[in-house]
Amino acid sequence: LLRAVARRHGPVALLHFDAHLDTWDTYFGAAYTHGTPFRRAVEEGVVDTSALSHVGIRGPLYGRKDLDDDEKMGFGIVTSADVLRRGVDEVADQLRQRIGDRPLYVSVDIDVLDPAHAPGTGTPEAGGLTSRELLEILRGLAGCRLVSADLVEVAPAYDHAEMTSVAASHTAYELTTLMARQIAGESTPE
Ligand SMILES: [Mn+2]
Repeated sequence: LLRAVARRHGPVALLHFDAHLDTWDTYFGAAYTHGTPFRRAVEEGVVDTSALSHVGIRGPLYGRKDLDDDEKMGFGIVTSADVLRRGVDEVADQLRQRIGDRPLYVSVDIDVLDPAHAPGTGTPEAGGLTSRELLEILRGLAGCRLVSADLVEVAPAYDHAEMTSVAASHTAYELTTLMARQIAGESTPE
């Protein structure tokens, strides 16, 4: 998806909601895994390194260099605790300023949410965002040039009472709504 949008729009701003950095070099010895996509994206030049942000980070680190490497790639980090302390309006304002009028790609790993809101995922981490916080930050991005998005890591086999499915489907709905506002406004999304 990132390769496709970069072909059309050039390098895109990236807003990545996740408990984990996903900028590792290799994961269990493999270069292309669910823990490495954004390092590959930086290497391939498909993202704009002046506007890369993670939101919701709190996961365990894989190695000593994880945070240094991530910063060198250009990422800014809004931790899960930052969202609690600063609040969704301030966080959304800061993200909008960083994104500016660049074409924007949003990636949501459902484990950005606390397992109380999204238990059905492969690598749950305690201390995450509420679904209310995630939805409100996304609504706060209205006006951004969202050109494409993904929502990953929903594992229905681990879900209970469709909690994760409800959180994921409503998140996808908000992302779609941001794109619909684009169509009503100016540019065409993917
Ligand atoms: Mn994750």
